[in-house]
Amino acid sequence: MAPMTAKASPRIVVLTGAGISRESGLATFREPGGVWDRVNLEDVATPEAFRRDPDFVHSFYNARRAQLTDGSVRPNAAHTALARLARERHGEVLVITQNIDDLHDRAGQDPLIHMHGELLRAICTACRERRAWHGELTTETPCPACGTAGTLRPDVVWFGEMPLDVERILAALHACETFVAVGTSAAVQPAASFVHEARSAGARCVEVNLEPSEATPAFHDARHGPATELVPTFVAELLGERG
Ligand code: BV8
Repeated sequence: MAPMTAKASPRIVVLTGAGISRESGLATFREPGGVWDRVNLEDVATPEAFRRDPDFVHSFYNARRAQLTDGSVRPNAAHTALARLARERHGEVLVITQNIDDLHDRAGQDPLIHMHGELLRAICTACRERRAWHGELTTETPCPACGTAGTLRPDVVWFGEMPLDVERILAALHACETFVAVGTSAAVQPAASFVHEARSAGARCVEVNLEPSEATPAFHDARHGPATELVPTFVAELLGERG
């Protein structure tokens, strides 16, 4: 029996963005008709916006939460392929998502880091208790833990706020053999710099995206097309099921 060793670093690190959920019916952010075409991020995705007009920010996230929980949105073949990869290469794969939807979770992705938080969770700004939250939030909603009304907010990382698990992410990027970015425009920091962290540490970097992104030149290999076609194919390659 081999001696138990500290949990090895993942050999394959995957960063996903809104593009992986596009074929499940969720809008991306920066494409024509995307989320930031319909509302200014400064009005809904910053702490200042929430202080200025909490009702408007709640309505923005309540609408996205309702879409995620009304049964119309399900994980797609790209989500299920990544979950299979992590199962079959147990302990060797880490998925980091910028997305706040729960499609990776529903596909069974484990381990999974939601670096920008989760739409289906709420946090109380008074007692800091966080919990699953599938319904509406308003400025009147009382915190179930401390009873204070109006202190609950979506448990997501807004612009200007610290992303989650950054230390753990950087450690994984510096130790992995393969870094894959799926469905991200590389427009948001620090996620957009992850390819440079991985590449400088010697990882092979692969971009899987509908079209070239701002970061494409930093990748050794770039595959452009829909995630539901390219990700299952790439996973089969990684599992040695195809050349
Ligand atoms: C931070 C949660 C310090 C909310 C999000 C001034 C003040 C303060 C900070 C800054 C500043 N100026 C710049 C910054 C940094 C800022 C930033 O990057 N701003 C940008 C706009 C310039 N970043 C931050 O504030 C971050 N915090 O910096 O703290 C720090 C720094 C380092 C270390 C520690 C701390 C916090 C950023 C998090 C903001 N929250 N979301 C919500 O969702 O409502 S970001 C938001 O953008 C989403 O999370 C989204 O996922 C993310 C990135 O976008 P993408 O996922 O890439 O989506 P996008 O639409 O852009 O692209 C989709 C891609 O998919 C496209 O390329 C498309 O071609 C492709 N695609 C489409 N269809 C398909 C497809 N691909 C495959 N198949 C398909 N079918």
